Amino acid sequence: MRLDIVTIFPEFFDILDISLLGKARRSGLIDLAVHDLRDYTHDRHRTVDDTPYGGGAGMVMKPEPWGEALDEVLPQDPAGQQPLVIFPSPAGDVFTQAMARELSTEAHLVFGCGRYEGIDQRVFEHTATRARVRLVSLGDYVLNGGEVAVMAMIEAIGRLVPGVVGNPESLVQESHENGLLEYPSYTKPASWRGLDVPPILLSGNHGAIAQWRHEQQVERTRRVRPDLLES
Ligand code: 6GU
Repeated sequence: MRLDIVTIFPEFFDILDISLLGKARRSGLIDLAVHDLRDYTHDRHRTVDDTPYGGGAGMVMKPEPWGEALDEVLPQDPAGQQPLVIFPSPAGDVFTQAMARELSTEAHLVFGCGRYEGIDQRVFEHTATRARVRLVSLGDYVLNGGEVAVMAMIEAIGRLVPGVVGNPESLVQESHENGLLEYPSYTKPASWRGLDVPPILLSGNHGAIAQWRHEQQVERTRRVRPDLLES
């Protein structure tokens, strides 16, 4: 999978060198490049923002640097499969595990990280003439920019790319993969500071353990996220 990130804070993504994603990058499963939006400006101050037409608070990201950055990142071959361009935005579709699964099958994702009060609307319109475009939100709260959101999306998507997580079994048991939250996990010692591991887990009865875990998932989901049981 090819990933391109356009941002005014490229150093933000230095941590993608480490951990599971770093390993996937070194093994060639994930090919990731980070592009500094300011490299596509032409003035001495490397300006990426300006005041909004119509007035109002804050600054808006100028279209020209975005246009040039995407000229470079998007393939020129109109016959080839176009990448999916994702703009993190609190006004977008909410990111879910199902969306992460869907996105993990893409060959090429481009992330455009906005800052300030947003990006000039024409950038979305123009990008849609040469690629598929999607606005994606992490949830109902406001971040200063898209960088942290993109980091979360890349971690969720990248680990679903075949080969990135060593044991694929560990992916299917997780929270949200079957519409339920995860069951509680325990390891040794069997008794710790007066707290005992549920005896069923020591019984060796695999059928009963599977049933207990499922009940725990349903109970936890009912308590914490009843909305998940409705859908
Ligand atoms: Cl994707 N971007 C920003 N700036 N804020 C957010 C968000 C994204 N998702 C939730 N809040």
